[in-house]
Amino acid sequence: MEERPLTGISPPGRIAAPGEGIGLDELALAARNHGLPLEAMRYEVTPAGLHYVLVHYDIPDTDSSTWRLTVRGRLRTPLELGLHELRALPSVTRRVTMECAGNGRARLSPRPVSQPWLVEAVGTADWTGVPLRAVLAEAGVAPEAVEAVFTGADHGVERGVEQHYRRSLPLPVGEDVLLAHTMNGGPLPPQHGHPLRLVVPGWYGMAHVKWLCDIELVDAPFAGYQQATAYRYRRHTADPAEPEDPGEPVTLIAPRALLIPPGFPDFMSRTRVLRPGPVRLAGRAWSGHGPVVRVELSTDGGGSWADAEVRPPGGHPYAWQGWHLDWTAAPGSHTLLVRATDASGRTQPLRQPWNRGGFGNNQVQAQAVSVIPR
Ligand SMILES: Nc1nc2c(c(=O)[nH]1)N[C@H]1C(S)=C(S)[C@@H](COP(=O)(O)O)O[C@H]1N2
Ligand SMILES: [Mo]
Repeated sequence: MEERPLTGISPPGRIAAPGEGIGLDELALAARNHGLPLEAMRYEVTPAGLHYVLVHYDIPDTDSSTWRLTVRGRLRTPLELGLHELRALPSVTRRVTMECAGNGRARLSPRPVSQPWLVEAVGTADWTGVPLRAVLAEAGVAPEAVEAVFTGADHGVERGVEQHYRRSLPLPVGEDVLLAHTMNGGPLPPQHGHPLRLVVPGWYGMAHVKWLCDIELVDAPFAGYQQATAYRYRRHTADPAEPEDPGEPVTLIAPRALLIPPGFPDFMSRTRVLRPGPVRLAGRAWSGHGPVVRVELSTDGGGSWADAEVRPPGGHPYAWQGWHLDWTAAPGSHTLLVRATDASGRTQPLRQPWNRGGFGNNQVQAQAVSVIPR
């Protein structure tokens, strides 16, 4: 089904007023879409139930026994594949860290009103599936095809546009792009795209289309809602006097390091409580632009920085890397900051330049720690 206007239902995109708190609309989204409890970064591979979840509309009612993937458009042989047929094709497994492009949005000021992530919209899974390239080779891509458009079975309305969730990738697709039917060795859970999803290693979450039911090869760049309207770095504000900024598309994940929260938490403030003495600070760091080559920590709110030991990516070029640094905690209040730099030289800013959708905010994480007397 094509996208079509549906007026009078969707509120327009909105920027929160200065000082405006998180609203019930944002809370409703936050209660459906959950983040990774940061202590779960202790697991190299995130247990499926702890992986972050982001669903624009509803989790659709899907049945793997009747599921069909259609492959059509600018190609030689249209295909229709069931799950049995896909599972019978040669599969590969890739360990992939996935992060929502909106991670960090709730920290922006002024705040774009949407899913209000702090820093926790991330997870790492072992995805098993058929390389997309193999299926496209089977179908025979026509010379005039420039993009593949991926459609999810979920349906909704967003900013006045009724639509299936739909995104495209330029051709040729990378060899690591998967049609994944297995997550961490088991069937995909409903919320993660059961029975089939796209996995695009290194890209922000929006590219990894869940409940994948159709692939169409097209001869012009896809201009659908999730491509041309949403998921762009736009600088303009809600001010109607300002000209519309078409922005740049959101693609690869910017570098980020996060701390596995040390000590134990205060229930409401989430401040970490530690006893004085040696403590191993550890966490994960990742980037879609190449391996993380440096993680720095500041235990004095950014006054001075020390290099952590970073584990090399090994056989998993798209998975987060562990890091650690030993610290001697002295009594008092401290702010811990952590910052990753990747092989491309990209790093994390101390202050984030603002964009309209609140995407790619990889401002350094600040963790308040209270070291209590022994
Ligand atoms: N069909 C469909 N695919 C989708 C989405 C969606 O709402 N519908 N959300 C996207 C977004 S914005 C993200 S961040 C990831 C989240 O994947 P996860 O819930 O498995 O972590 O899925 C992407 N794929
Ligand atoms: Mo996302």
